[in-house]
Amino acid sequence: MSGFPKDFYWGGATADFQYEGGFNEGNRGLLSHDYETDGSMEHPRHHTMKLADGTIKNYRSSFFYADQIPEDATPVFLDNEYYPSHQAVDFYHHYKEDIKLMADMGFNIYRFSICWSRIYPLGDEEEPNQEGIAFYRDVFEELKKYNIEPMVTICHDEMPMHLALKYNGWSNRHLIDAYVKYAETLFKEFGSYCHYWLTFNEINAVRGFGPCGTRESDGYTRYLADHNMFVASAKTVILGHKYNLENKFGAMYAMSGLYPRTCKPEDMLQSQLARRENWYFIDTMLRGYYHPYAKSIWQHHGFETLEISEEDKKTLYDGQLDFCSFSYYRTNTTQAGDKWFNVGGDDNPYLEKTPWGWGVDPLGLRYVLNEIYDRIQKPVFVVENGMGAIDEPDENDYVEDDYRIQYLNDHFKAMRDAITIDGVDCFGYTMWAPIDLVSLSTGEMKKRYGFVYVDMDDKGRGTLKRTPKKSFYWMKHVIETNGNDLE
Ligand code: BGP
Repeated sequence: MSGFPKDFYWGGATADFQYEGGFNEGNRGLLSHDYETDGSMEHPRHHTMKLADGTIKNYRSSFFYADQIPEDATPVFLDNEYYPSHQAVDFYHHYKEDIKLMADMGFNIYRFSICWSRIYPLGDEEEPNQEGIAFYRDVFEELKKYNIEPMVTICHDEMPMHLALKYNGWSNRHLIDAYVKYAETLFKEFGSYCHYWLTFNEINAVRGFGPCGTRESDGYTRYLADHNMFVASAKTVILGHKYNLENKFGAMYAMSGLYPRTCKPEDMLQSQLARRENWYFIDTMLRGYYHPYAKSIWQHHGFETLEISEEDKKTLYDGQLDFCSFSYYRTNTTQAGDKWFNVGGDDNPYLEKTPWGWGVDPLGLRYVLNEIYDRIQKPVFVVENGMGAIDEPDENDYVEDDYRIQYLNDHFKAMRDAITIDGVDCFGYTMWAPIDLVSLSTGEMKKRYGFVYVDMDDKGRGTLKRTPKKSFYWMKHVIETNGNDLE
């Protein structure tokens, strides 16, 4: 075989709270992220909270570096803050136009997340919200019109606010039932449209009050929350296969690469152990059991063990995922003495950096594809990859984004080589994010990924007009030629 497989999936990926907006329309409930402000690298975004004595405080509350949130803190909206999820870039009212743009590029797949609180506004009510179902039905119909296969992320780093506050999020097993009920509603309502499902986004990377709804972001609570998510995912896989044997399940892992900083044996060992912080999630969900090294991870995070019941063990085994999907943006390095997974390690002197300091490493994608496939030997799918850059539009909002074209071209070649030379069974690629949207980590708009420019600034000002960039036409050609014409 000389190129990409002939039925390879080419498309794009988005997440509801960064893209959809319409936060108070269609009876949507509030999400944890609705209370998260905008920000930047210098001024991290935060959740705005009120303590019992009336004091207002800010808490940084997603990702590894989340703050501990006190029991008496509840979220509040402040007039002087901007909350990007409320409008995002308004897919809610632009979905027809946006899906047409995706179709014009030739996408044969579109990965998007369904907003949990649009289907169950509180998360634990008896009946789903019909307006939310109607909205997504329209989206599925629109995709069908253009023969674009949907891939749905059931939960992209979020939860209904009510579940976070009432149960301390995923630390409570009640969440398993709430999630499975929500997933079953999706199978019932949308099962005829959709066969690719991702149970969670970047389940290994994001935690804390935003995505996991927990006030703590490490230690026993975090690993208990992860366990409950594993069980919820496995139950959903079992159920989804009962609904339709054609349903295929993945979950999504942040798998940007991790290299030892030097070939010193201590650094080599460090990178192997640190990588287990990621394998922990992939191994458990794709092999269906906790690997013996899990214990060393728990101990590293300050507690002795997690008690796993026989019933949960069986569920994990029966509910193994069908394929492994992951995001890949960059590589980091680690060395002996680092606190395991070194999130900020952007110190590889061989790599150029984006303005946000992310090391650009196309070959690393081939490395990671091999790493995963060697270990798991189930089909893989690159569900996120792309370059956050500062675009400079001309007077017609047109952007000549040669840097993005170069980035994607080089990553596509690495992916092609992993498939054709190394034999990795990679069956698709969805670029993050085809239409410009709000950054997850910084809450900015100016960190743009898209093939399509959206006229909006960091505070939500602008016409929201969509304009294809140079990369839009380049990507259309890549898809037309199935990647066989890469430079
Ligand atoms: C992943 C998330 C996405 C997304 C992307 C880019 O971690 O799954 O939601 O936003 O990273 O990151 P950022 O938006 O911070 O540039």
